[in-house]
Amino acid sequence: SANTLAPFKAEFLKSAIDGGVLTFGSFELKSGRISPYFFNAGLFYTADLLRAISTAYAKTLIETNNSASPIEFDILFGPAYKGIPLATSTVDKLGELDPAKYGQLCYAFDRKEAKDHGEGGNIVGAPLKGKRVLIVDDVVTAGTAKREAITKIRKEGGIVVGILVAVDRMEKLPSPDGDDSKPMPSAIGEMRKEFGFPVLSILTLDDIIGGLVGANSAEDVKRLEEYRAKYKASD
Ligand code: OMP
Repeated sequence: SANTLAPFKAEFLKSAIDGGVLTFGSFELKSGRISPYFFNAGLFYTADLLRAISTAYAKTLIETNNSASPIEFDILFGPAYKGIPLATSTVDKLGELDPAKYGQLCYAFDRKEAKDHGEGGNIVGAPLKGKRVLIVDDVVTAGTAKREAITKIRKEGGIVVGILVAVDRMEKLPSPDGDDSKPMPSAIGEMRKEFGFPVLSILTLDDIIGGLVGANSAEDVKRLEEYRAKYKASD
């Protein structure tokens, strides 16, 4: 579609590329697919980049909450380790952008290893019991990492109300017979169906390709379009 990116999304895309977080070349994914682009959220460690991503997450949530299908949440949950600064900085940013609505918003994250002394517990930050929890994380490809977080939150009595990621790669799940030319649904689509909650993203692959046209080399754009044609999900 000929949709233009919201200005805050275009700005985030530019920050991610300038900061070397979104890179172009040849990368092997967890799935074994060879991708012409990679988004490395572990690189948002400077003040400027952290603010760029927390602002984009926060504005994605504010945009959703101004739409016809808002999401109510009490806690942003960042799965250890990469999700921790992402969720925490987004709580800070939402509280700054709309203190009346988000001043009491909380963060929480999991420990990688259970603690058996001191205060104990597997969760740091706000207690999850009975609370509406939104997961904040980096990228969804096949969705395996997000499923673990959902299980942990539910074990603590939290109610998962949605997932927010920086990049939705829009990829189809691998075909059971290994034939990648067959149409398959996306991991995000399957999670939406299975869990019944929204999965939001700052940028999709469509957004990235649309935002690159004119800015990046025609060669990069072409390789992303080819990858999308090969691996785009059917839903
Ligand atoms: P799933 O758990 O399969 O959804 O894959 C998401 C994970 O893949 C991320 O948490 C990263 O570890 C990694 N990844 C990226 O970080 N960036 C990408 O652009 C692509 C991947 C990936 O390997 O698919």
